[in-house]
Amino acid sequence: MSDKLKIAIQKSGRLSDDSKALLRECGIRLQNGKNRLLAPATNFPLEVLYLRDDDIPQYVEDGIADLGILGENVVLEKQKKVTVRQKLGFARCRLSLAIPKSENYTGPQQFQAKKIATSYPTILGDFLTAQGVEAEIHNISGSVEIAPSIGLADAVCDIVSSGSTLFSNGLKEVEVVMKSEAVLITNTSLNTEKQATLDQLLFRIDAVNRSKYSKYIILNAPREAVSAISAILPGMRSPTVVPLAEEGWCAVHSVVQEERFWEIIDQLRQQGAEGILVVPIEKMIL
Ligand code: PRT
Ligand code: ZN
Repeated sequence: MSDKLKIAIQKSGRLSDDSKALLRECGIRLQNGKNRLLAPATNFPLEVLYLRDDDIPQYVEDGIADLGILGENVVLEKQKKVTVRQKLGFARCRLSLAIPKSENYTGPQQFQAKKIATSYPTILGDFLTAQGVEAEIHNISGSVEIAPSIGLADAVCDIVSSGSTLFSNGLKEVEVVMKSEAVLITNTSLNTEKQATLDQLLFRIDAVNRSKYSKYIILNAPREAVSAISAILPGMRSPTVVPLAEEGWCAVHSVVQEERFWEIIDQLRQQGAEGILVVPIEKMIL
């Protein structure tokens, strides 16, 4: 038996490009081949299995694949014995209940004895039970959003991202049942060798993901402002401060979190910072 780690990713669909990009950013190169089900990595003990996302939880539970990348919505719906190891930050969406635009919404009780079309009967059933609502769930596998207009259901429970599909089908989102993003799942009993490879992979994923939310910042500042600026820019340990050729001036280098970026820039300018450069970080290892 091969001790290479096998990872299942979506063959084609909304997750496949980002899943492949993540492996690439982790420095993993794959042997390409059209229409192949299995691609070995050339520089890491890993093999990639290309599957439909719905099949991934079963493959990982059975140990045919050791890991998989898929939406949390599918993980929760399939109820297989797998471990969710890491959120991956892409394919963000929500599973929501929606009703015809013209109807008022008063709360989950409104779904009592109604027909709801969904591809997520388990998640929806659990949600309704928790709300004390009994409804008739119609499990359909595609084009859920057209169910109310053809008289098949009173409401739908479907994946929403921009909301435009609901809108163009005359529906409005009224209740978020769950939020979802892509996650890495693993088999519950990996051998020691596979566990070690998984740890290496998780270390790389962490470095890639951390870098996505951070920027490298370089600025010039008068020497007397450096301590105030260092307090605004804590960096990984502390900022790098280098004297400039011009007397009394320094360059300060640090790392900022993207979400605090504009707020920090304003504070830095108030302290006299100028010539501010902000550059992306490719990998970030703490
Ligand atoms: O063929 P396979 O079974 O592998 O793929 P699939 O068709 O089942 O899945 P795919 O590729 O459509 O989606 C894979 C995963 O992407 C889902 O399980 C979610 O975790 C995630 N994701 C993120 C989405 C969306 N965004 C999304 N917008 N999945 C589906 N949609 C659909 C939704 O069903 C609806 O029809 O897009 C429409 C809504 O989009 P908006 O932007 O109009 O709101
Ligand atoms: Zn699917």
